[in-house]
Amino acid sequence: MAFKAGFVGLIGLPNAGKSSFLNNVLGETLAIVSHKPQATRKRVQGILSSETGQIVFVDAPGFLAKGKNAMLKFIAEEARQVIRDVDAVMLLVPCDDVNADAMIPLIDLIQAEKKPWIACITKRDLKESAAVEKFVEYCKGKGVEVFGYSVRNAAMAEKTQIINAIQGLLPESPGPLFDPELFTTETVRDIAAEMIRERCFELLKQEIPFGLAVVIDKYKEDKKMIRIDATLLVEKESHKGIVIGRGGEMLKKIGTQAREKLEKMTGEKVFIGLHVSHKQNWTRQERKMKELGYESK
Ligand SMILES: Nc1nc2c(ncn2[C@@H]2O[C@H](COP(=O)(O)OP(=O)(O)OP(=O)(O)O)[C@@H](O)[C@H]2O)c(=O)[nH]1
Ligand SMILES: [Mg+2]
Repeated sequence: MAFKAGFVGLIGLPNAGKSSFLNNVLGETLAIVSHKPQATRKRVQGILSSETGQIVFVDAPGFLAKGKNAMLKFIAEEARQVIRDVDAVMLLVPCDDVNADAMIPLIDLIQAEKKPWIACITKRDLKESAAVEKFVEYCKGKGVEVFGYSVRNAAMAEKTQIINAIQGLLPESPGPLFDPELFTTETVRDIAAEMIRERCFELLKQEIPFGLAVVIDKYKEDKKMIRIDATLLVEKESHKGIVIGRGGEMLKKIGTQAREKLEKMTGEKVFIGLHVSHKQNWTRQERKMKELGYESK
């Protein structure tokens, strides 16, 4: 059997379970997961290597028809760009919320870009909506294979089946594209920033996490530990106090939880020092977004 390797876009509407799927198949907490939409802003690459192939998963932000501010425009463009950049696509559709109308422009785009694709009905442990059957029929009518998955209770056999189908979409390759020892192309520094942002997404309410960026000011790794100093950048002055919390309690909670996740991932001792700063309406200004690394390629 010929060796296969390439990039597979994890594509779907916001909240479909794309990042959860990536973490689950890799067995690592690499990508940020949240019940709130637009958790993923920039692509994250995870690598799955075997004797027969190498799948480079590209976790994309949720597909949006159009963005209302600069951040949402960036997210919308990034999702489109991932579709253009990859060799194949897996379209993820949550079984409890199919939203066929919003999916039409997305499927049109995958087909216009001539990408081979399969579909995956996610969150199979939840109650299935009546629209699933119709969607499965629609895919089959197009000759597209459909799989089911749950990060809560997928059996090994289901995992293997879906991995094999994904690998089958990839081109033949003389060998792996990346060192098979690696599970990601991201740096620990980048993962740390996303882990901190994930805790903010989880712990902060209303619009605050959507206007929050994490900037790593200092990153130092030595034999003893990883030391990280980061700034949580908010877009309104009034958000600063909320992120800090009474007596600094919220900031401490964010730091502690992010540290625990990072220590688990790296197996090293981690120190995280956080402070909060404010940059007025940065999610509405492309120039400020670029400075923070949110720049379309
Ligand atoms: N019950 C259940 N919940 C799931 C499953 N997979 C994901 N979720 C939940 O669905 C929510 C969204 O998951 P994400 O993985 O962040 O979704 P996403 O598609 O990456 O979302 P965006 O990055 O915002 O587009 C989270 O609350 C997850 O815990 C699953 O298999 N079962
Ligand atoms: Mg995501």
